[in-house]
Amino acid sequence: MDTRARREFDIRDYLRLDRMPHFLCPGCGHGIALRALLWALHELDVDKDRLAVVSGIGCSGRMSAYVDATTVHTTHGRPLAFATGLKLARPDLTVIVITGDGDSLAIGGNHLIHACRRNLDMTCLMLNNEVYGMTGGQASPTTAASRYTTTTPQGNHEPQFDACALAEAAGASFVGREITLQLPALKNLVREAITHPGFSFVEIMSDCTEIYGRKNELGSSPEMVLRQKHDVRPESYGNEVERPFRPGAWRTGVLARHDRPEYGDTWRAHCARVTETRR
Ligand SMILES: Cc1ncc(C[n+]2csc(CCOP(=O)(O)OP(=O)(O)O)c2C)c(N)n1
Ligand code: SF4
Ligand SMILES: [Mg+2]
Repeated sequence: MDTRARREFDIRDYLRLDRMPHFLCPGCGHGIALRALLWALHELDVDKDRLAVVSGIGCSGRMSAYVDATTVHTTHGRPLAFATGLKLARPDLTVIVITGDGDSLAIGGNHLIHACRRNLDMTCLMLNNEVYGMTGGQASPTTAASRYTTTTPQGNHEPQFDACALAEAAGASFVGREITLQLPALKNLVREAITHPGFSFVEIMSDCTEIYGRKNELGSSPEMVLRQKHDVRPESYGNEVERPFRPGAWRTGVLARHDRPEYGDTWRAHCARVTETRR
């Protein structure tokens, strides 16, 4: 009998320890995001033999390599396409996609909107650090106004995407956002997303401490993570907080939940009808 649910969460039970040390820079928010995911999976007692973690390319995409489950490290921008095929072929699997802001909103933007539109039962975690971390710090579709990156040496002039608004408009039936500073809240949100029967999109506000943080003089890694509370829920933190770069406060928690037909169910019913009429 599997006794994991009765045990305290120990992240080592869910990691490929032979892959350690991991490659993340000290303080990188992606490590906190991975911890939240593994903690949520533990609480849900998800069987590792029925868990598939699919990721794209990037520091965020690299996270799948450390999970002790079936993992697929795919091509840049395409994890949702791979995951869609996997989930349709194996509906019994819990399918989690880990992607970055560049991976899912730039090169993979088309795949994201169509995954939202279909509403196949999987969970997409978008680790938003506002930059292409892995390739040296280029601007991404979520880079905040005025920020310095290697491709915006005079400060970013493009507006930011609101990824959650995009996902909901495209049809995602569960949408949420959380910051890595609030680890238990993040774990709870990921847990809700996994249990939701449809396409769940969770934006995790992460931090690229080493490149983005350094270039924008955002302080040490702990200082960067603490800054996150200034970017959300302004009513909780007062007006004294300086928010020079973000266009406004990001709302966090569950932002949308819609009851929509799940694509796998409707696809299988459709196939059965077609087969029946051809007999
Ligand atoms: C087809 C293709 N184009 C470009 C790249 C180079 N590339 C690798 S990762 C990446 C950006 C990753 O940014 P993001 O998704 O935000 O992930 P992060 O590293 O910030 O977690 C790019 C452009 C690639 N690997 N393949
Ligand atoms: S480059 Fe940035 S995103 Fe990549 S591991 Fe380092 S801190 Fe994290
Ligand atoms: Mg990124």
